[in-house]
Amino acid sequence: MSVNERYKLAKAQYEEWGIDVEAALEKLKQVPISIHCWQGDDIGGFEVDQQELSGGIDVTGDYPGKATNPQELRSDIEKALSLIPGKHRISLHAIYAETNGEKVERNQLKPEHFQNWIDWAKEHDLGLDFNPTLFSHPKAADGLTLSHPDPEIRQFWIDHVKASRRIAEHIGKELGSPTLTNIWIPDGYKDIPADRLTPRLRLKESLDEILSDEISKEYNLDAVESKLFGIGSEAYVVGSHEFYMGYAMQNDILCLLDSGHYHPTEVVSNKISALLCFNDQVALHVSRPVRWDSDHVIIFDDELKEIGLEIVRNDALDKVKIGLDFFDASINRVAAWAIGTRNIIKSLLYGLLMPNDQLKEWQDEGNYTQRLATFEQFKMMPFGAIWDYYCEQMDVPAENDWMKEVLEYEEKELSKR
Ligand code: RNT
Ligand code: ZN
Repeated sequence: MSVNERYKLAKAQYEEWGIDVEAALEKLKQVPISIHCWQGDDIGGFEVDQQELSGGIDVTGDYPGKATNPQELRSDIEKALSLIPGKHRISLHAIYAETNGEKVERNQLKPEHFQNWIDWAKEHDLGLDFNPTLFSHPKAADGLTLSHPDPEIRQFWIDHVKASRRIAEHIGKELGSPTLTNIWIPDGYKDIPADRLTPRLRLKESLDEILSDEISKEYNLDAVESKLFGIGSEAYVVGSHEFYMGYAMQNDILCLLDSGHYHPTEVVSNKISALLCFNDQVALHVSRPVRWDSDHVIIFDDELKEIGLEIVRNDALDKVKIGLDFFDASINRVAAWAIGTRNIIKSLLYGLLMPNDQLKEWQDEGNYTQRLATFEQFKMMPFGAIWDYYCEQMDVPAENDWMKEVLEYEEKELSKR
C-alpha cells in the first residue's frame, strides 16, 4: 500500500474522533526546532588551540566520520536537514567561531567570526541560536567561571558572555529572528561545600552585570540553564534549578529546562506548565538521560510524547523554544541528528493528533476512566501512516527510507575522513 493510501485510511480513523489531521500538519510545519550543531563533532569546536572537553560533560564513542572543520560540519548538518521535515534553527556554541587560523580569546569574539554561519543560515533559510562556551578552557580548568572567587577570572567570563550576546544580537538582526542565547556554566563542587550561598551571590552579580548591556528582545532572548550535578560537581552546582528559576522570573528572561538535568524520576514535561504560569516563554534542551545526565539521542518514548503533548495541549507551540542537546559519538552522527530531531517532531504530531479538548473535559468531569482508556487507545492509532505522509509532503524520506541515505552519505563522505 502506498503512503498515500495508508494516510487516507489513518486520517479517517482520526476524523472519527473529530481530529482535523490536515490542520494538525499545517500547525506542525510552523514549529522550528533548534538543532544543536555540537552532535556533529563531539562538542569539539574550531578554536585554534582546541582544548579537551571539560565542564563535567562527556561524549563517549569513536564512530568514524566526525566533522573536523566548519565545512564538514555544515555539510553534515545539511545532510541531516534533508532528512528532517520542516524549517529549523541551528544552535551554535562560541567555540564554533571561525577566526582564520588566528587565536582570538573568547572575551574578544566578534560577530565577524560567525559570518560564515550567518551566510550559510541565510542560504538555507535557517534561524540561529547561540551559547557562550564556559568550559573547555584553561580559565575554566577548576570548574568555576561566573561564580569564581577570583574577580579576574569572573570578569573574563562576564566579558565572554557579553561578547556572546552582542554576536547573538547581530545574528538576530541579520536573520530577522531573535537569537536565543543560552547561558550554561559548569560551576560547582565535587564535595560538600563549606559555603553554598556566596558562590550563588557571585553568579547572580555576574549575571546582573551581563544583562546590564541592553539588547532588544527583537534580536536576542536570554535563557539560563540549570543543572543538578555534573562529573566533578556531584555535591553542589551553583546554577541549580531554584537559583535560575528565581533569576529568570525576577529578570524576565527564559528558564531553560534540560531534560537530563533533574533527579531521575523528575520529568521536564511536568515543569513546562508550571513555568508558563509565570513567564510566557520557556526554553528546552531535549535530551535523554540514561541513569544519569548521559545525553543519549532522544527516542520516541513516553516522556518525549508527554513533552510534545504538554506543548500542544497548553497551546504553547510558540511559547516553548524547543532545542536539542544530545551527543553520541558511538553511532553515525548524522543519523543521531535525524533520529533525535525526527522524534521530537513526532512527539508534537502525537500531541496534535490527540482529542485534547475532549480529554480535558473528561478530566474536569472526573471521568478518569475514559481519560485513561483514551490515552491507551491512542497508542494504537495509525500514527506512523500520518507521519510518513507528512515526511513525503515535506519532501523528506519516510520512516523506512531515510537510513539508506545516511548509509550512502557515510560511504561517500564520512568514511573518507
Ligand atoms: C551541560 C548542558 C549544556 C551543554 C551544551 C553543550 O550539561 O546541558 O547545555 O550540553 O551547552
Ligand atoms: Zn543542555
